[in-house]
Amino acid sequence: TSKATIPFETRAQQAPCEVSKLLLKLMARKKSNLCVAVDVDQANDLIDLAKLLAPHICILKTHADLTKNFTGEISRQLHALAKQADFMVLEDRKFADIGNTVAKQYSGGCFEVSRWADLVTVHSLPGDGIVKALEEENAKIEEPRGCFLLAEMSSEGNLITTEYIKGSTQMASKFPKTVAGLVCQSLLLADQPGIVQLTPGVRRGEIKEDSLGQRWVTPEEAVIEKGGDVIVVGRGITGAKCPEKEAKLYQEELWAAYEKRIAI
Ligand code: BMP
Repeated sequence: TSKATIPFETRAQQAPCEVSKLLLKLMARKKSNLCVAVDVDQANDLIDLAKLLAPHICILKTHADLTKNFTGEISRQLHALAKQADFMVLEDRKFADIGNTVAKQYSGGCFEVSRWADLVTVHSLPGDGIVKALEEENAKIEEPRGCFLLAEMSSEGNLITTEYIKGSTQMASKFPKTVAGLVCQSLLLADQPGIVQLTPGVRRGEIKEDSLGQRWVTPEEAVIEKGGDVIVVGRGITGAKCPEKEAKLYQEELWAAYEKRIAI
């Protein structure tokens, strides 16, 4: 059977990656498969939004490098809030270099990502070394850590081919303890219930694209047709008049789509 129709609680029991297990349990407990991409200019706004959105999300996704004043103090606050309000933090860094460089970018540098992010995103492009680097760094940390491998992108004209997708899924299978899931636009590794599918490019309403190649589908399409487990919504929520109300709407709609999917 495809993992798409298996409930998150059951999948959690079968997940070899600790963070994936914790995430699937969290989603079931909170009835949320919503991840908000909080791509805001100011760190204070990031913290304010995190507090408002907390009850509705399973993951808060950051791009630390696009937020001004993203200091160590801010990441500490975010980490503490995540523990208190029961959500995970995903730094969408999309590492894409040789393992040696990524190890340093991940644990050191200006953001010390491994200290505060439960999860990070990684391109499979450089090969196994990039995941090995994260695995080695994670061994130094007490809290469970994991990553999502980019297998497909939502953007128009991206250069990812079927061979590339196959290579990414094979890489994910090689590192079951470290790879919590895939960032993708279709159901991949359907026979691996522990692999969580993170699907961005989602927005309610009539707008289907932005002027820079992003493409959006509806929440229901993302969950049912594309097989997304965790759905990433950015501007659909952060750009709304009342982000908190909007997040609640998305949470309800996405969860209803998930329940419909597991009932198939
Ligand atoms: P929005 O819903 O505002 O388009 O935001 C989507 C978010 O997901 C952004 O943070 C973007 O970096 C990320 N993302 C994406 O849109 N497509 C991908 O294929 C991979 C991503 O991480």
